[in-house]
Amino acid sequence: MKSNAPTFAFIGKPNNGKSSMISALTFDDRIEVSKSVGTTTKALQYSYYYKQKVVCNFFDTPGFEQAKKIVSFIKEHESEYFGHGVLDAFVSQYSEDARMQKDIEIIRAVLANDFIVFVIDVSQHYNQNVIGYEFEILHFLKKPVLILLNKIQEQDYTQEWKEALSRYKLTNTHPINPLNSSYENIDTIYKNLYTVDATLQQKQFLDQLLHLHKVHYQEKKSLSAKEIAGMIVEILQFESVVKFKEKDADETLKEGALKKYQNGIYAIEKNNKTKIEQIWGYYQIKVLDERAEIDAKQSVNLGLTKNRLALIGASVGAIGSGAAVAPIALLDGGISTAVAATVGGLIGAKAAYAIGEKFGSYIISNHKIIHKMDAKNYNATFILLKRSLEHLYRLIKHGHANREAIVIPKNPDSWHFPAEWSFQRDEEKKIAAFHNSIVKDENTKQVEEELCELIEKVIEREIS
Ligand SMILES: Nc1nc2c(ncn2[C@@H]2O[C@H](COP(=O)(O)OP(=O)(O)O)[C@@H](O)[C@H]2O)c(=O)[nH]1
Ligand SMILES: [Mg+2]
Repeated sequence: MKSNAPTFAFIGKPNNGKSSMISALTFDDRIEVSKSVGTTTKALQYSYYYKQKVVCNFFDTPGFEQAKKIVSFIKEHESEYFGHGVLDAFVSQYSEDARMQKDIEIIRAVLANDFIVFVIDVSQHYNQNVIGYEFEILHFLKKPVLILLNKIQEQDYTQEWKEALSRYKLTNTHPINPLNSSYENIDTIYKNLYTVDATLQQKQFLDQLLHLHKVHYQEKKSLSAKEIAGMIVEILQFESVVKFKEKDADETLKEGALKKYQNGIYAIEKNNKTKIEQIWGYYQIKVLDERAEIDAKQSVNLGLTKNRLALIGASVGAIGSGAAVAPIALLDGGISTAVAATVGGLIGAKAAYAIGEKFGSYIISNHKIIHKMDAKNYNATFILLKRSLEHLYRLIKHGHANREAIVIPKNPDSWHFPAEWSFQRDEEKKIAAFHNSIVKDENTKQVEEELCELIEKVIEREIS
């Protein structure tokens, strides 16, 4: 049952951020944190997984309740036992006492586990009567202890705490912010563990932990790029067909067919987002994409400007046919019908329906209305890419202990990839050419791989 992965036993008063820290360290938003005191009533074990293997374990305890009693017992019986024996004696003496069960569980954990992590909220005053006994227990244990100083509110009594801690020879202290689970922040915390007085074997565990954390982070980025590239292929090749019996398709039918196409695209994008959220350990935190409220015209700004599109179109034309043409389906203010239909699918915008009606991007043949991406509608791919990158950026920066919704704001000024942001020139050309090939299903597999590589590069350059 017990893997040989190292275990960190977290102790500290309720509501000091233990569960939050574990949530950040395991990159998992399913660990319960709460505003009400004493949510964690039973010690629970969580693990940080990489490829379904446990890298390390975290023992989340509710904190000591009878620390004073334990200290008295230690003082009274210490001389009768060797080392930690007196704690074993405490456990056997009180094993039937219901009030002691929580504390016994914590004692067992700190005795059995490799590292002890003590979390303190330094925005509250140090109070000897409240916490001094716990420090005494830690001091007695003489085990590697890491003290994490969490500042839940504005006030900062770090100095006061450090002075108190040093009286118990607990000097290995580090400030933390569990709400931030960026790679750098978590890496720093793992590195802090190195400063504990660990055995050689424990140091090797820590080496491996640091290494896997790095590899895992890179892998999550690669997997995300792969998912995004896959989604683009799926959307660009998505076809929606509506059959009809009458001589002509009427307006209601046309509208329904367009809606069906848009909903289909939207479903593919949504599914893709959910997958990426799970890659990054977000299962519960809500993701609110307020961009759903922007209209089709604004949304087109997510892609390329009319001028860039014309240039790119010309160069893709050149690649494709040897002749420089500008094969852009650009109508009314830069929105082609196909763009509008796609954008409508992505954002559910009403405006797109209107435009769709006006120009009609579909093919009606053989009693069928067929909606499919236009090979020249390069902007659709640019829009999809930028939307995905923004979503990914928000996920990576949010943090697992921060249970507020991940919001992608409506206001373009606060986007990480705003309208003015663009890919590098050579990337733009490649993306347009990829778009062209994928829609026509020419070398799709290879193109998808190249697109994936390009996305990975952009993520590396623009997000981390
Ligand atoms: N503002 C802020 N809130 C925090 C921080 N760390 C934890 N919290 C909040 O404090 C509360 C208690 O945290 P929790 O991790 O459940 O504490 P535990 O009882 O020690 O496990 C939760 O509402 C957290 O969201 C922090 O650094 N800043
Ligand atoms: Mg907790």
